[in-house]
Amino acid sequence: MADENKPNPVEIIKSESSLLRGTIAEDLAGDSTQFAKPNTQLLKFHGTYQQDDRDSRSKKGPSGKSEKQFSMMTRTRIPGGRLTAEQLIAHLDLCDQLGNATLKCTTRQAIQLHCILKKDLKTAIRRINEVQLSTLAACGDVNRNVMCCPAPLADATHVEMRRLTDALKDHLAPRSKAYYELWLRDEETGEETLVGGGKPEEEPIYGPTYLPRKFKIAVALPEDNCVDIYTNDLGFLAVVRDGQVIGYNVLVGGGLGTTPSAKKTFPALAKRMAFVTPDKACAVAEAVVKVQRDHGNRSDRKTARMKYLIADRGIEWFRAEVEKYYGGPLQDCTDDDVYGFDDHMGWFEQGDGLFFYGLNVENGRLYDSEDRRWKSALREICAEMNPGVHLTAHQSILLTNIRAEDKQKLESIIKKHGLPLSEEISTVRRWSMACVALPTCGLAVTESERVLPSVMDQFEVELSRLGLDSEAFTVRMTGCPNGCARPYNADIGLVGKAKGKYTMFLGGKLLGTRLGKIYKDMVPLEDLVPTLVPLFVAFKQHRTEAETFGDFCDRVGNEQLAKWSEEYASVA
Ligand code: SRM
Ligand code: SF4
Repeated sequence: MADENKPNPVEIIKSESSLLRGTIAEDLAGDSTQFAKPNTQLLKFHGTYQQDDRDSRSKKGPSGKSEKQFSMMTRTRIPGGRLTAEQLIAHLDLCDQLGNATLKCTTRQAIQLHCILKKDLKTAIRRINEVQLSTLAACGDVNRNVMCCPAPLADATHVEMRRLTDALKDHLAPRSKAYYELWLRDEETGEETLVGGGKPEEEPIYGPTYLPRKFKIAVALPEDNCVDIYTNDLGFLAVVRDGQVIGYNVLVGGGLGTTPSAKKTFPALAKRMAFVTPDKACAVAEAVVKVQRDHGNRSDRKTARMKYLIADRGIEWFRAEVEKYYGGPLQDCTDDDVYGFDDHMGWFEQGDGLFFYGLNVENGRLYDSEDRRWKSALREICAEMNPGVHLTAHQSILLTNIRAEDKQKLESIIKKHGLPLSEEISTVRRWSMACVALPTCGLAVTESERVLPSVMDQFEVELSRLGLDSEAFTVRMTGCPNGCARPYNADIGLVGKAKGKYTMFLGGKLLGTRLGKIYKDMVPLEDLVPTLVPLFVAFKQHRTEAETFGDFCDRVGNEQLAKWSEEYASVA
């Protein structure tokens, strides 16, 4: 067990790093294909993870021994997922020129480049900044990408939510100049040629050791929780009256990561704390961040997220502390809460005479294969129509600002490149998500993104046989218990536990407001769908009207599900 008074090793690295510099510059100047270990912790704040190809770990290198093939993942921070066509093209170019020829649209509306060699990292980061984007604070113990509904709607509510998203991103950005020095400074003149420069350096919000752990914020609407607000450390749920946002209900302490061997860890949905008017939202966010900064656990990283602080000290204590840092009392939450969820797939009017199209990207992976050419389709759409490109929290893409006369053309480009229109995708596949997992994720214990498509094939066959193919429910898979595809509040969560084996969680809610419970542990990959089929039969027979699969599982409970699983095994 960690000594409660002793800072964990990452705290020491941060405190000795001189505001995120460490010896990254020295490493960049050297020939090694990897960074020194302490620097790999600091690189996360710069938006980069050092990884190695898990597929080739067992292969022997020239020395006769197995050698890790190191490369870097960079994550571009994209507040509210809003990109221009030019910014998307820059990332497509980068993945082709310096990466593994794929892009990953993430579950938090960001983009990841994979397999960048250390020698190319600076070029990649500079080029991302050249198109006015950044990787700074995409990862690390700071506020990360702020999520917000990506629908490009012109109404006052969405405009205000986008304003708050950008304001939070700016307000909570690290102030250290290390990022500019390391990645953007012109080497010949020593000048910062792109951005930043000149200002005195301090971290007024974070201090020299930043936060005890990662910190995540989302902004959502009661009728559309497409960003899964309750899984964030801090959530702002818009309170709307007469079409105007009069304020936000502030939710605190959500987070999903668990470590099964560490008994004190658990997934948690955020708790409702207070109501704040739009003009005070950044100040309240800062106060919340400072409470976590000063009281979060800095000895044990496994229990350092803010959810553990709130579980330990209670929401009343937490709110009182926030009020101290904020400098005054906060109002109570209004009754407004989440009641809807829209994945924004298909055609919609924007409210300004233009349209957007939600394009479902299976597990967020953009690639070109012989029969499916995601990159080529997007390049052609960008060249022909110059749309906005908004990333959803469901790993998909909204193509925005499309004129009525171009709708047909957009669909034909999608089809020409072998891609299905969102309307042609089965409901179960459309609502599914998988995290990256193997071969790049260093924490994966088993497959996720590479196997979910074939699990979906099986789901499609069985659900259509049972006449349940139009039921909307979420199936989310991860390659370990960290929960990157948010499996714990899905109707069906499949969480990698060991090689080829998954813990099955049932009873979460499509709306994101309830956690599922473990139904079965260590289910082999090939048994996942067969385990569920008798439960689908039971669902068909015993559901109440309009009840979702998650609601049904939650209502009847595991014991009854297990009984029905036997009873309906032969029918299934
Ligand atoms: Fe995650 C760690 C990928 C969303 C909880 N996550 C990782 C790392 C960086 C592995 C590592 O630490 O070495 C993964 C990189 C894999 C790779 O090869 O790219 C990784 N996480 C992802 C992404 C790319 C999954 C995806 O397929 O989309 C998502 C990137 C989001 C982004 O753009 O910022 C991603 N991760 C999430 C989410 C979902 C969310 O935030 O909405 C969660 C659950 C919510 C939460 O934070 O609790 C999540 N990731 C974790 C955790 C567990 C944290 C914890 O509190 O215990 C880890 C491990 C850690 O931090 O130690 C982790
Ligand atoms: Fe990796 Fe686990 Fe996150 Fe999947 S859930 S990306 S396996 S850390």
